[in-house]
Order: sequence, then C-alpha cells, then structure tokens
Amino acid sequence: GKGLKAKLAKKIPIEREKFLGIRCLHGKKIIGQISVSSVMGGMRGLPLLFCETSSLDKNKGIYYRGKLLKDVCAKLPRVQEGTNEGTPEGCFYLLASGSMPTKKDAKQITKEWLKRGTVPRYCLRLIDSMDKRVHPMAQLCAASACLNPQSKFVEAYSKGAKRADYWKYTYEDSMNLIAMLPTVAAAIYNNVFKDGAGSREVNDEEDWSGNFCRMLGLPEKDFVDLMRLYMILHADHESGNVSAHACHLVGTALSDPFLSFSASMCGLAGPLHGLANQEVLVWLTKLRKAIGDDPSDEELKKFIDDTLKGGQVVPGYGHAVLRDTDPRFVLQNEFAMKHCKDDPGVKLVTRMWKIVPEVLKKLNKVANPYPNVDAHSGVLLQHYCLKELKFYTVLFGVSRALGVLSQLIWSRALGAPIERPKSFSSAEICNFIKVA
Ligand code: FAM
Repeated sequence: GKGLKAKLAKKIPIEREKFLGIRCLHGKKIIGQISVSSVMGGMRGLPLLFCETSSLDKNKGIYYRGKLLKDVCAKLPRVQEGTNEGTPEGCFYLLASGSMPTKKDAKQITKEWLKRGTVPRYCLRLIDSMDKRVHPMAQLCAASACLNPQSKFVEAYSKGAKRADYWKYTYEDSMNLIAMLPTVAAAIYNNVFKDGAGSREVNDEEDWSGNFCRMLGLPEKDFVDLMRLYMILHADHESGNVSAHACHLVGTALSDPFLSFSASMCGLAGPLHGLANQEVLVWLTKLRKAIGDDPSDEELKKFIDDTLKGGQVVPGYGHAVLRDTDPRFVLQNEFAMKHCKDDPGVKLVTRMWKIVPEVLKKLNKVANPYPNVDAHSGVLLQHYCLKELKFYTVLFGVSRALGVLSQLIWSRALGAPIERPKSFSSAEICNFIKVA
C-alpha cells in the first residue's frame, strides 16, 4: 500500500507499543500537582493531556509535529501552479503522519479529498432549510452532526470491529468530513449572505482551498493563497483548547467523528475562543470612525487608553500561553506585506503592533502585551472582500478540522480511554481544606 493510510498503518502499531510501554513502566511518576484553584479555576496550565500533533512553547511559539510553524509554512510543498503557499492538504498529512509530505504526498491528499467531497443531498437540504437567523456556526454544528449516517466508524463498531482497528474508520470518516467541509461551509455562506447563489460542485482541477474560494464566490488567486495560509495557521493548537478538547472528549465516548467534530465547533463558536477575530474588526472599525485611517501615534495611544479606561481589553492582544508576538500574526503580516501593504486596515494593524504593547506594558499586569492570531486575520479577509464577520469563525472551524481530526485519529490509534475526571462539591472542598 501507499499514501497516508498505509503510512499510518505502519507507524501506529509501533507508536502504540511505545505508548503502552511508557505507561506501563512509568505510569506512576508524578508530573504535576493539583491545587484547589486548579479545581476551581478551569484547570489552567495543568499538565493533564496528551497531544502528538502540536505543541506550544511560551517563548518560541507553535510547533506542528516538532517543527516551528514558520518552518512548516516555508517547507510545505507548493502543489498548485503559480502558488506561493503550501496546502492545507500537506499540513494535514504532516499533522496526521508526523512527517513532512513530499509534493506527491500532498497531491495525493488533494486527490483523495476531491474524490470524497460530495456532500449527501440530505445534508444540503438541512442547510437549505435553516432560517438565516441561525448563526453560521450553529449551522456548521448541525450540518456536521447530521452527516453521521455516513460514518464508517459507526458501521464498523456495530459489526464488532476490533479496538486496534478503530483508527482506520476514524481516518475514513475524518477524510470524508474534511473533504466535504468546503462545500458545507460555502453552502452556509451563500444561503445566509448571498440568497443561496453559488456553486456546490467540486472541480477536479482545483485543490481544496481553490474549490472552497470558488464556491464562496471569491476565486481570486491571491485570496486562494491567503486561504491556504489561513487554513494552515489555524489548524492546530495543542489539545487543551476548547475546540480540540471537546472533540477529544466526545470521541472518548466513541461517538463518531462527525459528532465529535460537531461538539468541537459548538465550543469554537464561543466569544472567548473562535469569535475573538470578529471583536478585533469591530474595535478597529470604531477606531477608524473615531480618528480616521491615518491617525498620529498620539491619537492611537489615546484611543487605546480610552478602551482600557472603559474597562475593556484590547482585542487581539495577549495570550494564555504565548509570551511573545504570536507566530501566526507574524506569518499573516508577512503575507500582507507581500500582497497588500498599502491597505489602510493592514497599515493600521502593522502600526498597532508597535504601539499597543507600549501601552499595555504600562499596566504592569498583562502577561503578554503582544498581538495574537486574531489581531490580523480580519483585515486580510476584508481586503479580499470577505466582509461578513459572522462567517469568520466558520473559516476558523474548517481549518481547525485538520488539527482536531488528526488528533482524533491518534486518540483512537493509541486507545485513549473515556475521559472521566473526579469532581467535588464546594462542601467536599471545604472539608478537604479543614483536613489539609
Ligand atoms: N488588554 C487589556 N488587558 C489585558 C489584555 C489586553 N489585551 N490581556 C490581558 N489583560 C489583563 C487581563 O484582563 C488581566 O487583568 P485583571 O488581572 O485585571 O483581570 C491581566 O492582564 C492578566 O491577564 P493575563 O494573564 O495576561 O491573560 P490571561 O491568560 O488571563 O488571558 C487572554 C489571555 C487572551 C484572554 C487575554 O489576554 C485577553 O483578554 N486578550 C484580549 C482578547 C483576545 O484577543 N482574545 C483572543 C485570544 C486568542 F488567542 C484566541 O483564543 N482566539
């Protein structure tokens, strides 16, 4: 056999052996402590989860499979003619397999997704039946859950498949789901914002991103490149964030990948997670209304100060883990400098990168005064005329599928058991404090 599945079939038994070996030999070693505030404070920073696909270093940034994100972007093979960016297909190959794809490997994934990309009629009918008031993220959750009759995992499980083979069906479902997402997302977009216009047919000449952009009605070459980059940058972020953890958690109940991904998207829809990029644009729009497109440094500082005095945070700045400028911000800014450095929104975001940290540092409490991924994505999407803010989190979700579903394949591959932490009532905690 060849291709990604064959590669996984070779690698997984070896990794599973290693995983079980570590657990068996070192399972009793202690790697962290749980305090009362861990239990009462959202488990922040507790070393509790396993993640093979990506990791964060607070100073060095984001790694996919041990490779810095900027190197991932530089090294992913350029597959389509005339493109400057690698493909999300290649990124998925890297996240799932652990190895950088060759051009042929990445092309193979594009082919597979083209083959698997037809969305069943009942799913499109469900999307078409939805009222425009249903938020695009709620529509994405409904559409991905309703694909569950397609599940090879459900079918195999009901026939008594062996546990060691679960990953194979998870792989099939994940590949099918990712292949269908551009059509699903574009159908939602066109229904909500374009009165149902637009294509729902996958075209064999284009890659996954090319098809997606064309179905969105935005086929411009540079926008497709932006989408390739965007899909790579937002894909994976360890396993403790809400969308990744939700997918994993639901998957440990052996709910199928369509349901697990739907749960993940329910989490991404929240304002503290995937909705933050929207807030940035709202804030920038206010700023431009108040002080214009080309304000002085002093005017900018005053506007930032006023935001803080109003009891608000500066959206797009700060991070729970990172302690320097988010590499995803840097990579988007590099793209912007190449393609649209004179765009007023881009200019403003680039200037803010210097000015906001100066102001935030003076507060003496912000752990990371530098910009995160969300500070940049909005102005780029606006530049290429994807103006509907309500849709931005869906783009994030389509990208996040690459990461959370790679993780899900590995969760089944390594036999991750059902998650079931112990909980405490406040009375039990008080008792505990008395004794301690
Ligand atoms: N503007 C003003 N104050 C800020 C701030 C910002 N951008 N970022 C942090 N602070 C304050 C924070 O409110 C806290 O103040 P209090 O002690 O008075 O409550 C103090 O600095 C310490 O917070 P921290 O330890 O630096 O940050 P956290 O780890 O608690 O929170 C963030 C991290 C991202 C939630 C926070 O920096 C924030 O609210 N940023 C603005 C919103 C944003 O950009 N969110 C998107 C995050 C993105 F990465 C994503 O998940 N999509």
